[in-house]
Amino acid sequence: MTITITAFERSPDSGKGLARDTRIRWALEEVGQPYEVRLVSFAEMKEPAHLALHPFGQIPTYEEGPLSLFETGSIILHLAEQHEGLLPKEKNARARAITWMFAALNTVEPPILELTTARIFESDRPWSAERLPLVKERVRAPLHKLSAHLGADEWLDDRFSAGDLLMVSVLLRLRMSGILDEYQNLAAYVARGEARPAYRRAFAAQYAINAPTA
Ligand code: GTB
Repeated sequence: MTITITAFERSPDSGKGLARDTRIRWALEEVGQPYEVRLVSFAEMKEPAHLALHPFGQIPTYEEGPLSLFETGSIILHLAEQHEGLLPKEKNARARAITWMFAALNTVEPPILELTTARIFESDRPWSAERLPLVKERVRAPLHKLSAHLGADEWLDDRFSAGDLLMVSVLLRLRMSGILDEYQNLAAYVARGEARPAYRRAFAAQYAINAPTA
């Protein structure tokens, strides 16, 4: 059955791969599933046809025959359960990999999203300069622990998993802030993820749509 995902018609990041369709593209590439992309404008995302797929009017969505899903974590878990390559077979290793998926989305990502909000949408507020260092400290708190856990290991558990895919996707958003480079092993971990052929194919596919035009 054909898999169709949705993505921004034109991502505000001009092809840096920061919008969440990149994670889904990466997962699809890791498990070797071909897919089609339906591009949607900001206006279309709020219309009934898209709201029927995504109640919050966002991207990405995932359609496969009669199944439609939203939320990147759920979509990637679905792909990882249906195809080999993103979750170990052994029961406990599999549960640990799923735990890392949740850790990426529930523990590490929220303060990173808050930092984006503070930098982009609140920079003109009179209290912005005072608040920004507090938000940055909340970003660093889980990173100290994550960095200590990873140590010199290649991946979060024995082998690359959907947990790493989501953790790398979450962390790479920090690069522009300079915070990622404060943690050498995390910066190297993100670079390892980005060097995977599947990530490169996913990045190139979204770049082809979003690259700045001269
Ligand atoms: N929890 C949901 C998930 O994981 O799928 C969150 C989905 C979400 O936030 N989608 C964003 C969206 O549709 C796109 S990724 N936003 C439009 C809206 O809410 O109206 C967030 C995003 C957007 C742009 C950039 N960028 O340009 O750098 C980066 C990330």
